[in-house]
Amino acid sequence: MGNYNYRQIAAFLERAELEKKEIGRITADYTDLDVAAAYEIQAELVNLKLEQGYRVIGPKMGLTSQAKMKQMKVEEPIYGYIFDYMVIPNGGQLRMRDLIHPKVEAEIAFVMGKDVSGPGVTGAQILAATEFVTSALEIIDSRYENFSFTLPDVIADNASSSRVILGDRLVRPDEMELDLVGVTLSINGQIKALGAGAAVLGHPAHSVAMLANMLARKGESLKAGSVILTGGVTEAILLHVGDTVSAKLDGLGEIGFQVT
Ligand code: 0L1
Ligand code: MG
Repeated sequence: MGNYNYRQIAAFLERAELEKKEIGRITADYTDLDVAAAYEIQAELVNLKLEQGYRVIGPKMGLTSQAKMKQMKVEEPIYGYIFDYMVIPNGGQLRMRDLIHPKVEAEIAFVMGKDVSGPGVTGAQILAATEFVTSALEIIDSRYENFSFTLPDVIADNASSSRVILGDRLVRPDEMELDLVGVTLSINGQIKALGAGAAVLGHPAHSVAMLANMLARKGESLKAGSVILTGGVTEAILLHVGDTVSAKLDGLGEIGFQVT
């Protein structure tokens, strides 16, 4: 593989985010960029944000549905990071002028009560280490034209992370059957997508376990206090100015926001 300057590529991706300008795939220039190198670029992007004083609230899993993995021809999901500046309060506003071409998907989020280190982590271990689960709406905003990318492109672009809304209702994980949680995602009062928690790798706790095991390959672990987005229960829906977005998650309540 070429001798690439990961920091420089990360800065290029960050500029696209800040200038809200879509870009072509980086793999068009860096043709032999592989998944490992893409995570190095992502790590540099994270460093850039930390150096500016932003704080990671937790990791997120992406491409967790069979449909998305098949579409991308991959057998494993990907991860990225959510920062404090990405959080919009429940009922708040998403400013379209801050973003490129945002889409929204409904998710289940975990709040970790204990550190968890892989490898070999199971869903049961994750549930035992989880303090609460809650509802989430993730706004993804790929920096690439038309959301068109290869796997290394999207990993380097922090898994399209952009904004997140977290629910106000915190529930102990043993009070729920998370795979059976029914979810509807509505825009302007019309249901646009629906699903069940099982759409996320069979059970959202499996997604967190897989994340712990993926991080372990790099000597990293899940930290107590982290908020983890487990992956879309619904497909992602393109947003427009004026949209009122709301999601209902069985047992986890309703969340929403306005697009201005
Ligand atoms: O959160 C996600 O599942 C997004 C992963 C990246 C793929 C995309 O931008 O559609
Ligand atoms: Mg997501």
